[in-house]
Amino acid sequence: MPTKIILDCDPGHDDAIAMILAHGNPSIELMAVTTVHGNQTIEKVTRNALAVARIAGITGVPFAAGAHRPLVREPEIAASIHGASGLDGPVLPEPEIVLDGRHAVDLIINTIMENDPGTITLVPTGALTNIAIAARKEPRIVDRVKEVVLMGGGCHQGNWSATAEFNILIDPEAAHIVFNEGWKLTMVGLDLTHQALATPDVVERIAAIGTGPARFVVELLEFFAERYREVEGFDYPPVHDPCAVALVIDPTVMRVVRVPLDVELAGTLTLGMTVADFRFPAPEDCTTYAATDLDHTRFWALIVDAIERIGEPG
Ligand code: PIR
Ligand code: CA
Repeated sequence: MPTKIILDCDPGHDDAIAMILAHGNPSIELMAVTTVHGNQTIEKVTRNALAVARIAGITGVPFAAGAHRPLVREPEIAASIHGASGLDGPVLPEPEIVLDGRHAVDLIINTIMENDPGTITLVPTGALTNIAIAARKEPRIVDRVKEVVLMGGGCHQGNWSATAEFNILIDPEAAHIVFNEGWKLTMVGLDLTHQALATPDVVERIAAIGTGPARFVVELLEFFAERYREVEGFDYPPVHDPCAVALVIDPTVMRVVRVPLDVELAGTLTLGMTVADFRFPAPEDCTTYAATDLDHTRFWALIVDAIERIGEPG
């Protein structure tokens, strides 16, 4: 039986690849794609999500737009990394599918409540605004989801400040809610995703597939590589968001440790920092986990496999 997931995202180059991995891998059933402000405005990331659906041939899956801004803070976007569209590089087709009429928060709640308890995995790859609002609007979702596997945070580094990662820092109050709900939560943070580098051999293997979706992914990776080189001084870009999907597909593709996690809300230098308490063995009631080590070869094999399976849609 495939694992049912809701992908809550802000495409975003790596979000787009996360969508493609979730769609192309047979052990995942994509139940809904919801969007959230983040890499770009909610209008732009939602349009991007629909364009990716067309490229990858995702049909029969509801898409809904969510929160246009953080709970408390002023909105912030990552145009320096993802460009003016949020998905700069490839030419984007006009979307074919239309949005579900519901707000993303309601689509998330309905999907969880209409499916059997313990069957829906939430995979957030953007700010946690929608997930926090959903948990406040319908608290029964907290016991009902199977688990939360999110891309965000990190144990030892930041990327939007010295100590904080973008998805957490742009809506730290939402992240604080989500990290403290008591559901099983796995943080796939920067210490993990900075191992998921799109090295030249990987890009060549994807290019060799030769299909439209493969060309699209190569163009995404080329733009992402250039920005990561110029802005962050990386040799190769880290492809963050598919790591969370990969963990759902195959728990052995990365090492995960159980450790108490929380989100800093009061710091001046540390606002939005995800704090992992490694002092003691995790207490019995600890439900939070952090991913630490990635099997790079098997991770990229999953991506290549998903693109091959998608083939040439339409
Ligand atoms: C990536 C992101 C934001 C800023 C930078 N510098 C790089 C986006 C990605 O989509 C990913 O979900 C997360 N936020 C990584 O911080
Ligand atoms: Ca993202």
